[in-house]
Amino acid sequence: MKTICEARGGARSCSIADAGRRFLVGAILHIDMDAFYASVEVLDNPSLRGKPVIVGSPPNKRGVVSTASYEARRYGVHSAMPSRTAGRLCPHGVFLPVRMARYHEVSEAVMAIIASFTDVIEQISVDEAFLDVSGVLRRWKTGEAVAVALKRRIERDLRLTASVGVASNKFLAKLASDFRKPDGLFVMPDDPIAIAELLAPLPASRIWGVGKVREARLQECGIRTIGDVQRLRLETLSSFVGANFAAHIHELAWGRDARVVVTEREAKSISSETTFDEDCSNPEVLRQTLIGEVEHVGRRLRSDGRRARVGHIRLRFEDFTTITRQQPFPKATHSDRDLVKCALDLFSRETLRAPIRLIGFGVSGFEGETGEWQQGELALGPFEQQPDPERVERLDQAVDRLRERFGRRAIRRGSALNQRADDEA
Ligand code: TTP
Ligand code: MG
Repeated sequence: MKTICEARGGARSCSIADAGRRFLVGAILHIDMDAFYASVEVLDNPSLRGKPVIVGSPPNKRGVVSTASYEARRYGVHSAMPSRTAGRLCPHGVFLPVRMARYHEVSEAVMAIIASFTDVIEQISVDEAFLDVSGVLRRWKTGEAVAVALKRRIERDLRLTASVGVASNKFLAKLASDFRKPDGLFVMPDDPIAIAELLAPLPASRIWGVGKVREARLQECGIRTIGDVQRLRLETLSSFVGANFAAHIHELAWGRDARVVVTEREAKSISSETTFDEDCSNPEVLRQTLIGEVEHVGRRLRSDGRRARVGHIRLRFEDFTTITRQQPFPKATHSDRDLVKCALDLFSRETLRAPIRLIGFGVSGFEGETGEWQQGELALGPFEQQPDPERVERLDQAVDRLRERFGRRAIRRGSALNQRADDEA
């Protein structure tokens, strides 16, 4: 299965305040709601409490499980498993369809509670966010105290449980939130040696950026755990997996991560990208995947009421080398039509010299919040008519509303049909 991650720009070029924040111990929290879709279903129908609830396709149809309650997980059911298999493993499971609009509603309520603790929040999916709480430690004293209060508020106000990890950086906080799931709270130790010891027995796949293919490559080299990565010299690791990727996993294996929490307000770019489970060389699949990323970015731009001046694509090859190519739009825009054109222009100029591991699209150079609708000057043929800007805008908005209600799969650009193996959550 592919995973979509939404990256927010500017993570590397942090301000002095950011740089200070980064080194405060216990200042980053990662929160992840427990069995999110299934828990919302139980919330809305309390008679399901304690039952094995499975959200996704029904067991007699093709399709997969989106998530399962912890009761269902005891039977071996998990996200992305074919529903038929889930039906076999858990014949008494209560199968329910995905109700995306409702999950978004609850997600907004969760994010609102989080926002009452700090405004340095980076939401990374419907049920997950990083918080930098170093700015509120004068009041709360420790990250752990914030985490306890946050969990209580979510439970009291929403009757849902969340798991929270507390650490000095994002990588460790994310690992920590998973350590005591469900309804968990784990505080990473401060001492780097204690951290290294804690990480050592974990499988190498727990390192951010190590997917199935990378994991297999590491295993070929005899590297199974994070401890195995720690024991190798960087030069040796580089000879196995290339210098870029080696440097990346070496830092994380020792519990070091320089990424900062980037809020939406601070974000200098909006981007969306897909990492393939298996590196992809098929240009058509890549094109369609790229269009999917563009549509995601377009939706975010429009919901933020922003227009961008520059578009970029990002390609990461199998050896982990990454290229970014950018070009300005003729005029600031938030129209899918302009964004897709830019993305495909940039993509068509690239030579696919090796299989692609990741593909993404992003925009930057935002125009003010308001301003008249500006139509990009599209390269039209002599007989093509310039589209009516208001119609294009209305079309984008209608598509956004449909996706909001029925999920990203509900509607796709004609050229994107059939091709893209969608994975949306
Ligand atoms: P997760 O946080 O990965 O899973 P979860 O909240 O169901 O369970 P937990 O965090 O306790 O392990 O994903 C959040 C939601 O995203 C999940 O409820 C359903 C959706 N999702 C999918 O639709 N498909 C997937 O493959 C995954 C992993 C998640
Ligand atoms: Mg979750």
